[in-house]
Amino acid sequence: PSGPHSLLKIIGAGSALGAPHPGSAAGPDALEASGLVERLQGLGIAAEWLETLKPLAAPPDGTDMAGRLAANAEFARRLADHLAALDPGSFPLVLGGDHAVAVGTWRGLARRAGGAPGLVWIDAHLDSHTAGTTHSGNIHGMPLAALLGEGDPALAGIPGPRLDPARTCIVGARAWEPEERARLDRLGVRIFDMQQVRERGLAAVFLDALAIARSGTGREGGFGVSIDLDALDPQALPAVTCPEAGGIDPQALADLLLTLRGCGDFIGLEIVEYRPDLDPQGDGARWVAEFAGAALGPGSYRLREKERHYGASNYAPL
Ligand code: Z70
Ligand code: MN
Ligand code: MN
Ligand code: MN
Repeated sequence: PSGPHSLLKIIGAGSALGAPHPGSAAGPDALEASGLVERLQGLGIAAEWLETLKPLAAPPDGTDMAGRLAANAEFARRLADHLAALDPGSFPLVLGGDHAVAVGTWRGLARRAGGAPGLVWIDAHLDSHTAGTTHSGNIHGMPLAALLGEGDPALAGIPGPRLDPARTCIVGARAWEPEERARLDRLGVRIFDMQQVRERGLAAVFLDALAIARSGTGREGGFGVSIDLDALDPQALPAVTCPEAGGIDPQALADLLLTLRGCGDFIGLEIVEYRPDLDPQGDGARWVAEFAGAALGPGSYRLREKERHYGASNYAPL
């Protein structure tokens, strides 16, 4: 069931302009071909693949930092405009692409929500470099800094509210460079690294992270979740560009994402860094469906509210 009454709108962000390998650009098309929409429909979710955005041109030379910032910013700006204009009766699921697309996702959804959302950033990395501190030169190491308003105005100035550091947190980090860590510490962004996940358990950490993202007074923006698939353990989910040993158990994450079904202030889900060229058996694609289905399946408060309001007949009754 898809069409005008679909409640879950999937937007592909098919850019690898921020990554050192082009493979993630094919992520959305591969996920669509894997039967993701049908899997979600099988859970009773009225899901529809709305569109997939692609870069306008080939990536600039690896040494041309200004050109790469501009190319990533152009893509993010377009993605943000699409998301800000999404019809109010739908819930967005953005599928990357590399994590640089997040600049567009969260600026666009902040505009749509009328304020900066809290954000849970699930990632092996901190993604909080700027062009001035990056070691690798890769823009997918910079989106969280840009969303917080730091760094080159090309990226940091995509239209929309900046994230509030006090309602931003990272879960699963285990690989970072000192400059990005110092930036987040200065801003007061809470980091739940893998050592804390191991010591306290993912459940305790995840619920703390949710509380941070949902806290505070300026809550008109609600909160969102951005999942970089490299947060998961590469033994279970190797289909990413930058695998880091010792990550989160994907089933444990899927179980905790069920919590999101009860959150009326949940405004958007993003899943990035999927590499179909490293996923010959489709295991990674199945995990993407698991995560989306866990967060948005039957009982999902947001989809139920939309159904009440819009009378979508194709949403399975609870
Ligand atoms: C490293 C860098 C990174 C995503 C890898 C890695 C960054 N800190 N980000 N995968 N999404 O290149 O800056
Ligand atoms: Mn990332
Ligand atoms: Mn990462
Ligand atoms: Mn380095």
